[in-house]
Amino acid sequence: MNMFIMCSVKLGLCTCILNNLLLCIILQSSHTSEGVWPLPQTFSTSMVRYELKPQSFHFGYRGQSAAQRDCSVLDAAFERYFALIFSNNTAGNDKFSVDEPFTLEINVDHHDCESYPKEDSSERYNLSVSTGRAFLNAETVWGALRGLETFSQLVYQDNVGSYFVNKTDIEDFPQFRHRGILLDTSRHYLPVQAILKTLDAMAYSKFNVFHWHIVDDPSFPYQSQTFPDLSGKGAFHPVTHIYRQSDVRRVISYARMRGVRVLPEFDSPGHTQSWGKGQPGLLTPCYRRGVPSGTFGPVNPALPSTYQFMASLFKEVASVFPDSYVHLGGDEVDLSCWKSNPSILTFMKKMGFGVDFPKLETFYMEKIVNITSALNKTSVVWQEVFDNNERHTSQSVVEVWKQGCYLCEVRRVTKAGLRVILASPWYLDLPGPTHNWARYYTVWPLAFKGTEEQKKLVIGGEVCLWGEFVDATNLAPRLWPRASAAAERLWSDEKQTSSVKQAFPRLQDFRCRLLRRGIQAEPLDVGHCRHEYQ
Ligand code: CP6
Repeated sequence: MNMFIMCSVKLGLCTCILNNLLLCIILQSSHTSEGVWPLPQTFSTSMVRYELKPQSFHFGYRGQSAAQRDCSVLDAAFERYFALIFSNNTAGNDKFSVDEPFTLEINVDHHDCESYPKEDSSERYNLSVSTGRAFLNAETVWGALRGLETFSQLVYQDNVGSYFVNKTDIEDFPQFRHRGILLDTSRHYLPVQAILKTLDAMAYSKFNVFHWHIVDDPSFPYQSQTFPDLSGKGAFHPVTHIYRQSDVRRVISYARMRGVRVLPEFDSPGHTQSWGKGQPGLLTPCYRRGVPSGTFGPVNPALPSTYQFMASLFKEVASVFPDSYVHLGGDEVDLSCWKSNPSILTFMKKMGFGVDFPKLETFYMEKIVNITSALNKTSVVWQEVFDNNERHTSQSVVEVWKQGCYLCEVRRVTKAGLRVILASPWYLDLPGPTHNWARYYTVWPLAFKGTEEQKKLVIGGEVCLWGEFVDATNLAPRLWPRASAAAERLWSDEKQTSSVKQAFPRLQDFRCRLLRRGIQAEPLDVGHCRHEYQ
């Protein structure tokens, strides 16, 4: 007899398929779905458990799978996850025992092993763990990666160090398809290793976009092939504090292997002080009492040479970064320098802008958006670009970052028919009071008045780690595990994950897992981990 029982023990949400009343004591034990972060969409598990031994555990491809051996993404993932699952192997191999083999067999529908994850890539997977094997089905290799992560989180060790996985069925997919982390490598240079380690940790929380705010006012570390002086003169150091083409390729390839897109941001016309050092004539000279003051403002929007330069730069960027998105910035433009410059004022008059300087900003951004769309890229812009002129943002994705009523802004942007990425609630760069992970958890991106069509335009969110007070020394603890709170909001079903109280012990467990995996995640509150960070 099959019985279907809704159970609400601890998690209050699992649907347990009860085949055998005696065997199924549901979720009372701590070793089941509490171990999976972010929470899968549907999850059923039982107390039936299977022992895994490193010497008799294998990953494999099913016969009908489109991807087979030599699928670069999955072969490499098998190695990583084997090491993660059996990292603390203290039990020792008993040479005299005959081990039951256990295989995790993968089936993917598309052979996308050599491609890059894309904005519309499916990340859906089904995972079914039963006697002697587990089946992992996915449409794409990117979905398979998410399933491998989940499987690795299902495995636990008992008191004597043996490995177990419980009988489990999972159907899972993300709530939002854009789940990003912004790192700022201009305020402080981040060594490539620190970026790669962040990409590892991102995969553990199922983030899928690395928004690389690569340049800004203080420094220009991107080494351009076309304009080598930009980093030669604009980086903190022209040799040690730059990202070479080989570094950038390494980051993109490392991210791809983890199902993470790299979204580069070349922010202009503001936030470009460092660009001016290697590209004379690009920035607007500011005036005081009718004469040049020696300081410079935003990019000069009145010169044709500006757009020739930008077209060359973005042509390079479009070929170096494979993602179909490129972030154009457009935030926080200081208008006072433009206002002071006589040739800008002449240009304003000629264009019929009067004294409406946001019109000039819009004029500039439109030109840059057109340059990038001619290169077949979708542009992402910060919210000011939309705020200045709704009609002229028609092809861009708008990133909402300002504090205050951010859902009001989400509503306005989606009402205009544009896609939105939400960043306002997830600024992690400042150290917060204890327990503020809950602030990042209790965010409801769709809680605005709008149609179904509008809600679909909210493609996701990003955690922002601005770099003023962050370098490689404090990057990991600033991000983790607080970014993971946002990760669950963006992946999981909001009704199943609305309780801070229920999330807390799960997030504490997940934080311990991050420590075991070598990520210096900060503590959430009083407590301990079985394996403390060494
Ligand atoms: N740098 C850039 C920043 C910020 C923005 N753009 C920023 C502004 C205010 C806060 C945090 C970050 N540091 N280029 C705005 C998108 Cl509170």
